Amino acid sequence: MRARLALAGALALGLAFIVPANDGSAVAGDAQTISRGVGTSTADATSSTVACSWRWRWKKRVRWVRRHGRKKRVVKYRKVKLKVCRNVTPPAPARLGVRAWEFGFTLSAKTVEAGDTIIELNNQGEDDHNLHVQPVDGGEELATPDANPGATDRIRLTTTPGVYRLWCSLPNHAARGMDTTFVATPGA
Ligand SMILES: [Cu+2]
Repeated sequence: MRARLALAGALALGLAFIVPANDGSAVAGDAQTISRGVGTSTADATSSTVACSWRWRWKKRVRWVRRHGRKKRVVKYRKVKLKVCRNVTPPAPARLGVRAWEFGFTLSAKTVEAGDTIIELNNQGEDDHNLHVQPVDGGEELATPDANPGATDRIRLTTTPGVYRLWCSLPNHAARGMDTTFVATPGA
């Protein structure tokens, strides 16, 4: 009886010794995996942006343990959190061409996908013209300087879904027809 208790104690001690050693080394391995993943992704992130997310993976770990003079194969599975990063090329900005003439604007489109947008004024008239842009329900007003005949200029902005007004601010130009709208539509 006493011998059996001693044996059980030795077994418990042996397990207590094996388990923390196993866990400790596995944690060190995980930390290495994670730092390596981050290192490669930041090195690639020169032109495009990097999108990272966390994923759970099962990691198999095989150990040989000597127990009672015999080698025993111990297989353990651990859930490991890994950072997975991908390079993301930003989408090209939406473009809207605006031709100016006396007196009006001709748009390349009546709608653009909301988001990063480039509006290009092309003065094909005989007078100077400019281009102002503002959401019809209020918001920031942006404008080009006055453009000479034949000149082009750009406004780059981030649009949100809604109606935008385009007009020329030179005296009477808007009243004479240089006043129109376009619609920024929700993206895909
Ligand atoms: Cu004008």
